[in-house]
Amino acid sequence: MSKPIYVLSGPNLNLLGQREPEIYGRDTLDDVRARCERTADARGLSVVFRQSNHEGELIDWVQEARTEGCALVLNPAGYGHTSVALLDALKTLAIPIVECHLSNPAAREDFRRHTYVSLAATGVVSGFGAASYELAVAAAAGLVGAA
Ligand code: CA2
Repeated sequence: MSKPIYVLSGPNLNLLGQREPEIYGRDTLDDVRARCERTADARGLSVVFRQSNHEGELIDWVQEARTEGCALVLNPAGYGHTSVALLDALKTLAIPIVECHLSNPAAREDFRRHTYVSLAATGVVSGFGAASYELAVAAAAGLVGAA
């Protein structure tokens, strides 16, 4: 039995589908979870899917993924642009890391053009709404040889 893909989402993404649908789409985070589970299941894998509004909790889960996961998909949300601590945690991982964004931060405000997470990511998927998560899970599966 292979280890799961960890799919972690950062602050405010619990509100997905309730605000700014023109930027983030109408899917809720539960919809995104179902899409990730389907994508992983089709490749014989499972996901651990979690969201937190707290930087330290996300870091604890990144550390958990280090030993318990086969790959990490991370939408760091606002912390991607601010958190050196999250980057430090990511740099301890030997598993693939796929950074994931619903929107395309590069096409938005200047401050979204830089993410610390990208410095540790194997690759980045941005701009496809909820499908970004599916594409990221598929990419992570490919990186661990389960495409
Ligand atoms: O596009 C993404 O996925 C982001 O990671 C979302 C973050 C933003 O700070 C990043 O630049 C790009 C914001 C998440 C806010 O979550 C919301 C969810 C639903 C409605 C409104 C905000």
